[in-house]
Amino acid sequence: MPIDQTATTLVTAFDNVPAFARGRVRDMRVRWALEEIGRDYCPQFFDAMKPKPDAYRDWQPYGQVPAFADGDLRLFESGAILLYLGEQDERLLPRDPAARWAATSWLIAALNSVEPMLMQIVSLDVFLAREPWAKQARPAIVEMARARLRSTERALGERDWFAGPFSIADIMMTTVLRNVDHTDMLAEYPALAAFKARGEARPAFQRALADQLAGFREPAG
Ligand SMILES: N[C@@H](CCC(=O)N[C@@H](CS)C(=O)NCC(=O)O)C(=O)O
Repeated sequence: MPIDQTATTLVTAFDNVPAFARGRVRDMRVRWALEEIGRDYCPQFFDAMKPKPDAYRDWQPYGQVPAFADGDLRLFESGAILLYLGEQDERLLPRDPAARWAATSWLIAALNSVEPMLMQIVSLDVFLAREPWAKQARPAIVEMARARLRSTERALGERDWFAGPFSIADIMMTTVLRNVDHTDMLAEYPALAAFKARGEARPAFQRALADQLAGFREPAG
């Protein structure tokens, strides 16, 4: 059971978030990777609705989660944390150079080419939903995201995973695609939808999800 209050591997998480974010907070990526390799960690909680102490901003400059510590080593950014874990375990990042760099490319593509497009939709639908221009802007933003999803699906082709064996690239891409679970966008991309379902069906994902949900102070209403 990777959650162990005595573990020296720490992962920061929230114990209080708005309902739409439950199960989607980005510590999922790190918890999932740790579950894949059976590595114990201790979650360290903050309230998403409250200002973060300066001491935490010295660790995660933006006051966000996840941040990660392995003994004295502290890092932040979910991509960097997954790369760090991948360095340590080939079940997360293959040792063959071609496969390793393919996985690294896809991890960064998920973060840098796909997530920004999908987060624009989340911003319009959730954070800016009350702005009078949000509805008007949405079709153009959705069109841009569709183009990116189309290219991503084309690149995946017939493969199960983005870079050979399952890797941190797939953890990142699955969690990125989950950002638009409140829409039916993925239905237009059946291979991507099937890819995401394959990721979510992994026992390690399910354990990470259950643990994130169990960490919230108030049960889901
Ligand atoms: N680029 C960061 C983004 C982290 C992020 O956006 N975390 C969200 C939770 S999913 C957060 O902490 N939001 C609160 C805030 O921005 O103040 C990463 O991938 O680690």
